[in-house]
Amino acid sequence: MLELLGLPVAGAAHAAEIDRIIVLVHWLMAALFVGWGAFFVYTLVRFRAGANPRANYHGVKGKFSKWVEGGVLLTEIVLLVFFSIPAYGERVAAFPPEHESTVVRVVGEQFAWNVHYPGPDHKFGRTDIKLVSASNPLGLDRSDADAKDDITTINQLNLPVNRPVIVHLSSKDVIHSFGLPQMRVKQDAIPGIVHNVWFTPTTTGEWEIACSQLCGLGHYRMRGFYTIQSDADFEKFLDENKPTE
Ligand SMILES: [Cu+2]
Repeated sequence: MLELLGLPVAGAAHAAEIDRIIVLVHWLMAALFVGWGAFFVYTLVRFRAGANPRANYHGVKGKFSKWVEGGVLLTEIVLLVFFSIPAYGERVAAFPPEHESTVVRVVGEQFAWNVHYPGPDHKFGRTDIKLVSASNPLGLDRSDADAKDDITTINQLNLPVNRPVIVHLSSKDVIHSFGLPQMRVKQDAIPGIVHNVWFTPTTTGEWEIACSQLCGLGHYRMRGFYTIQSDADFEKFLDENKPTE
């Protein structure tokens, strides 16, 4: 079924859980599609004008349709209560501790993804909207002590494998959406709000960050990349990108 749906690589620890829900919802939709389709064809034949010269104004008398509707409702409640809500709860309420995670800020703008790592001190430096410029899209204040070792990149997010990731997500201008299909992550990036997203990558690879919200004329080219790599490669990346004074 998974292959049939054409889902991308399942590269995060919670991916199987999300995929299970996607598959179950598709089974329900398939059953509804076949059921409604068969019923539609049945009514076309059964109630054709030729066999029914006079209209009948009384409608359905049997209880069958009520039972079917009840069954669909019950299935949807089961999907919601036993699958969706627990999965959602874990994503929003079961955050791993920051000191055990890779913490990174991602700020969307028309039309790029700005990435901000706190550096070896694990503290994000101060940012100020007044300092935003073409060469400093995050408005990072390099004179701040916490900012000295901070690392910033544009459209390239590197993360180590098998370690929880916490992304502090926001936007500078309009609503974007941070989509990492292989991590089964999608979250709106909203100006003025910081949303935290977490996931644990389990597969190394290189994929695209897709802006999943139509965010302006350049939406089509708002394309970043993300790389899930080994600890050693990630350390190398940080080292190569550390700020030069
Ligand atoms: Cu966008």
